[in-house]
Amino acid sequence: MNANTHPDLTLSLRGEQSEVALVTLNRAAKRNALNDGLILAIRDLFQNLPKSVRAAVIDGSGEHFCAGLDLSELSERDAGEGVMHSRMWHTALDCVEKGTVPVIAALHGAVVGGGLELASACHIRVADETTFYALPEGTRGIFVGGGGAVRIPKLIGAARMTDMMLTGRVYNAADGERIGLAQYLVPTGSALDKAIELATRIATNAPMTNYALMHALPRIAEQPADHGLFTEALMASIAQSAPEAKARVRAFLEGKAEKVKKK
Ligand code: 1HE
Repeated sequence: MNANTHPDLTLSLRGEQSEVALVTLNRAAKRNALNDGLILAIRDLFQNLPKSVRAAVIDGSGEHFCAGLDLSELSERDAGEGVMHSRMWHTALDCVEKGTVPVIAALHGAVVGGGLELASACHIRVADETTFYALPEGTRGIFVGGGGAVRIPKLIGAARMTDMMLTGRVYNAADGERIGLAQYLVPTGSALDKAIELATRIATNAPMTNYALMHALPRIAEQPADHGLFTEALMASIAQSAPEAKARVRAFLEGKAEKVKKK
């Protein structure tokens, strides 16, 4: 199934049960730069994913994943409008990060500015060898406004992000994976296939496990240890009491489920 929710954003459903949503930024002529319409379309799409969907992939058409904020729209906002604009990005990218299903970014070419902010709102990033990362906001006289100041330090630490913004440093694909910008580095042209493979696998997990990883783990990681341990106990108990969890554990004990295999 294909659905155009916005001229520059395409949703297509993959998998036998339409369980994987492939969301494509379709603005290659402008390097998938994110204008207000596209940001709102991302929000709406992730708020209204079809019920069959259990994992999603975001990719970008053309040679680049995303060139960030559409700079042609930056022009004449006053301070109040600037706050509202940034908050609009926050809402949209929260719908990606704290939505209903895990989201995988399939990266290639430029992953810069707001493009890196979008990628960092995803749960897994798969990068091919053409990928490069930068935060040109620093050298353009602006600041991140799409949640990057919160999410990117969690991936690479505040010191590396500060360096990227102060100096305009560009990380290539290999260094990006080394410092934690992506969890997977794959050959040129194969990021989308790998992302769909991972999404298809993730879609077979118990929904409560995926929910716990998206909604409980990030909160637990930010709680004081004593609170985190308590929340973990509650989440573990909820997850393991689901009938699906009991069935999966029983299947392993009866020799009917996959073992963990050495790579
Ligand atoms: C754009 C944008 C854009 C390209 N807004 N129009 N982001 C940046 O500062 C990155 C700016 N872009 C670039 O550095 C380069 O375009 C790329 C490295 C991404 C790609 O280079 P290239 O040679 O393949 O493409 P190009 O020739 O530079 O661009 C093709 C067209 O896309 C061209 O328009 P045309 O009408 O002349 O064909 C470019 O103007 C247009 N284009 N990037 C608008 N970003 C929530 S706050 C987030 C803050 C930020 O994200 S700031 C960082 C913005």
